[in-house]
Amino acid sequence: MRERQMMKQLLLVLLGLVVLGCGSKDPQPVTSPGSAQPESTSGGEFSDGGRCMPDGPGYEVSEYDTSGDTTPDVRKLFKTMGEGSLARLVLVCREADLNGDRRKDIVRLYTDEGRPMREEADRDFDGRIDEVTQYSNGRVSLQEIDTSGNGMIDTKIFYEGGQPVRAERDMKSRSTVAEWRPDRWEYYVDGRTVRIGTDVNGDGKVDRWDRDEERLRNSALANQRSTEVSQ
Ligand SMILES: [Ca+2]
Ligand SMILES: [Ca+2]
Ligand SMILES: [Ca+2]
Ligand SMILES: [Ca+2]
Repeated sequence: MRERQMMKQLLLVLLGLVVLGCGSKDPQPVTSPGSAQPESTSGGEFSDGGRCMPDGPGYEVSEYDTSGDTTPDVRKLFKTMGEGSLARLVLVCREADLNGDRRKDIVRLYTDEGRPMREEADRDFDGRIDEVTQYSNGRVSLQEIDTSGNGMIDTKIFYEGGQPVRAERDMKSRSTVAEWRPDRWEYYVDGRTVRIGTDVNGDGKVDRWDRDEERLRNSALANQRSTEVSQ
């Protein structure tokens, strides 16, 4: 019985890895429920958990020490775009060690035009990605966050024009790899939470609408850290 349960758990973990299509060992990927398409990554890895790595000719890697301990904590990967006199280097990947433990905690991937495309961050430094940010036309379009630190996304914040407009949250951790099951819906106007809907009986539909001050203060938006990366 117990063995069967363990097998089931192992299977779920493996499924999660397949869904993310991610081969890198460290940092561990976070599981994004309901995401059927494999996510692309920059591939490969450094001994510091880094992923900004050349995957062909025409790349250039630069490392910087911004903390003053003589160990580089920021790595940038540039790609040569264009040819001849039009050739130029474009930033395609940037990663940083934010807490000085020599392991990279945040990586941002850029389009060939040098605009932000995707960012993955390990905000609590446990070696596992807990925040994935997606960009559209250079602006944040979606953030998926594992606020509970259990390896499964439980909060999705949707942006329009770079501004958060609503969020879906799985407060009861019911989501699986195959299915995103939110039970709370939050709506934002001008950076403020204006309305929260809660599914109380678990049927996936809102049963209660709140404009209660205390609940609004505990919204995903209120708890959200800055989406900007320090350069
Ligand atoms: Ca680190
Ligand atoms: Ca983490
Ligand atoms: Ca979680
Ligand atoms: Ca309901």
